Amino acid sequence: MSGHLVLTEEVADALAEGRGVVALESTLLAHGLPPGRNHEVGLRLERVVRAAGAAPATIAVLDGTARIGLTGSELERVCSPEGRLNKLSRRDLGPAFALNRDGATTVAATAALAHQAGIGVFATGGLGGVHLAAPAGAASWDVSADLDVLAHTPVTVVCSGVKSILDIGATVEVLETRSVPVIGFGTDSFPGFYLRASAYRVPWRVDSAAEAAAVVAAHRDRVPGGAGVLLVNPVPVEHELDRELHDRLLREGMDLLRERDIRGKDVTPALLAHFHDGSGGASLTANTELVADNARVGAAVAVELAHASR
Ligand code: PSU
Ligand code: MN
Repeated sequence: MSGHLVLTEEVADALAEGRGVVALESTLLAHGLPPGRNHEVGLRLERVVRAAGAAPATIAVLDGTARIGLTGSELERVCSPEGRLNKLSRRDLGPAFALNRDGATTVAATAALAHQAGIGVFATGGLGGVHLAAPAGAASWDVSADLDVLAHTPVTVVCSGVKSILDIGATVEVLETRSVPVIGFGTDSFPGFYLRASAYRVPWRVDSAAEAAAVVAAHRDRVPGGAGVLLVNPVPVEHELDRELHDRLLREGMDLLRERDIRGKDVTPALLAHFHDGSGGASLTANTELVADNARVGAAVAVELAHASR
């Protein structure tokens, strides 16, 4: 127990000993991947982090308590369709705690809780961003809290950019306005989740975990402001989605949202499900492989940071 947070022994020991720890989010499991597959992925991410020499801290809220690291049965509960977990952004944490609810944490909520627990690196799939508006060109006002939390929370988020279901250009602009450093990991392009590249460039690039850790440490220790860092790592090349298939699914998905009047926090899960249903498994493979690679990179960066501070 650390304040109101419950840490697994593995995470508590790693933090106490100054070893690398990587936070992992639960919304991508409970709301982003289908049941069955999500549990496999959750276990795999934890294995990938351990194999790189760091401790995995999958974060969720169970029985009104923030869990920093999950036991085997807790991970099962998060992934079970019967669990029907709420999708919790940072603003939902107070109500979930007070009302003893279960919930899966988004990037915003996971980053906030990771920071509270003393964890500086967090790996996920895609960041939330600015949603596309209908009609095109209008402001949608659906801007993910992920962006706001990154602007105020000194955590490094490793992800594969944002999905092209979002307005990538607007998302990149908001990150600049909020002074969040965006660092390409072996890339000059801001990745588009299922696709390795978007039409937008990253302002900075690093080519190793050591370089990434040096940037994180300089930003953390020598730059005032308390913003996080966004380290973007494109989907492994062999698992990138075919662009034509991607563009068709995107068009259909946007039509579906309009037809069914899907809004707010239901938008991202609905679009992800449409991609998974319509791509014959290709989007699931891309999604799985990119998160696993981000966990690997996050762990390598966490280990470098831990060594540097010894
Ligand atoms: N990107 C994905 N899969 C996901 C999410 C993002 O590829 O499951 C989740 C993350 O938890 C992210 C959240 O924080 O969706 C963003 O939701 P919203 O757009 O409602 O802020
Ligand atoms: Mn939203």
